[in-house]
Amino acid sequence: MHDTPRGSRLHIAIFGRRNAGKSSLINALTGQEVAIVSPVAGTTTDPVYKSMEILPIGPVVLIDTAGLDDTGELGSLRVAKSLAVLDKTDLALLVADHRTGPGEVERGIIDAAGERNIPVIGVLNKTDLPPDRQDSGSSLPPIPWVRVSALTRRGIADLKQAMIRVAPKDWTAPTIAGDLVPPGELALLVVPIDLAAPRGRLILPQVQTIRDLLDHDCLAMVVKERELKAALGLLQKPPALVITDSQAFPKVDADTPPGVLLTSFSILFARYKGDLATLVRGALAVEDLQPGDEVLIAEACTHHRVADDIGTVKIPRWLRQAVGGDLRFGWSSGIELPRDLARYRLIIHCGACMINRREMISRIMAAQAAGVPIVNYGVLIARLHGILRRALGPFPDMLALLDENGAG
Ligand SMILES: Nc1nc2c(ncn2[C@@H]2O[C@H](COP(=O)(O)OP(=O)(O)OP(=O)(O)O)[C@@H](O)[C@H]2O)c(=O)[nH]1
Ligand code: SF4
Ligand SMILES: [Mg+2]
Repeated sequence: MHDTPRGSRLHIAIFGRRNAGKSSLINALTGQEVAIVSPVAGTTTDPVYKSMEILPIGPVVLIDTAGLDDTGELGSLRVAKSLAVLDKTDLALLVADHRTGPGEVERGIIDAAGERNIPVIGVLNKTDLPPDRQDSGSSLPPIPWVRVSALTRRGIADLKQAMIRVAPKDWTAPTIAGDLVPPGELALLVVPIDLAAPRGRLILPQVQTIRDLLDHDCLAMVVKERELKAALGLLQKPPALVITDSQAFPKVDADTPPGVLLTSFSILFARYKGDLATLVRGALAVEDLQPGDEVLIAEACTHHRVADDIGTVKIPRWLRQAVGGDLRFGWSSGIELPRDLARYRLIIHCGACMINRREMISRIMAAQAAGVPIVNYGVLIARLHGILRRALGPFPDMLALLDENGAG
């Protein structure tokens, strides 16, 4: 379970007022004492992320949050932090004491989740205690509700069933490459071993792609870019698909016969993690850039940078060449995009390997809300090297999008 990358786990956030039993519910769901529980209101003060396995749902990240009814300056800061968790949430559990039932606070979170298309399950907790009033629960907001006792664990199985029913269909994420290669056919993966490659291992997107191909009964062969030609020469028939690291794309493009479908890991992950069509439109927006425009380069984590880093050196250089003049670059890295997105004419996002699909989609939505085109490294590099059309060959609807935009 610890091998499952954080990015593809279902993220389940627990919301509710202070003392509703959010932390207790996490312990009940996991069958372990992982969250701190106490009768003091406001015990949980910051979002707490826990990667774990919930049987039978599978590997998830449970996010404990501070109470949504916290008051005062510090309290409202905590509430804001709890609400920000929605941007990383695939499924929300809204916990309310069954004796009081849901009120304004609960309706607020239901609405906020609704705006983001996040499914919410209402959890009426502490049902081991007698109800305060006869009619409690008579006017529940229209979401699924489950009655539980986090203390005695009664109703927890029902809650898990509701979670499986309501979890977003795509939470296990769409296929990476297995749908592009018929079973029994070969995908040839091109993996440069350069300075940027970690010592002694492959990087996560490469490993995930291989696993996805195996899950779909495809054959996978892995070569460095220098051996690609030799490998193709050894094969009795061409591979169904060649997948390359974006940085080796020009060489791999030249070495792969025109009839063979070719794409990049980044393009596969643009589809797997986000919305390929939006990112392709972002790549086409390079046409509209003028010298002097501001461009944001956004990385989702603070990975170790090597000297010739793709985001700090190569992409700015290529983009200046494409625009024919200087551009003003801004960089951001880490969990949040800057607030003032509207000043940028283009946002260039990293491959998003460490964040989940909903988080990447929420970043794409933030860019759209600010009216700024967004693209990722792989899609942009393919565009700048004039090979976007080839790299999108496996995706007919993307080729149609290029045609609509008159792009080559
Ligand atoms: N009787 C009963 N008590 C419960 C139940 N669930 C939680 N409690 C109690 O309610 C109190 C608050 O529980 P927590 O799990 O800490 O609640 P929380 O929502 O995380 O609270 P904060 O982190 O302070 O906002 C503790 O004393 C728990 O023992 C339940 O199902 N039945
Ligand atoms: S692609 Fe993005 S999320 Fe993945 S390591 Fe690089 S900066 Fe981090
Ligand atoms: Mg708590």
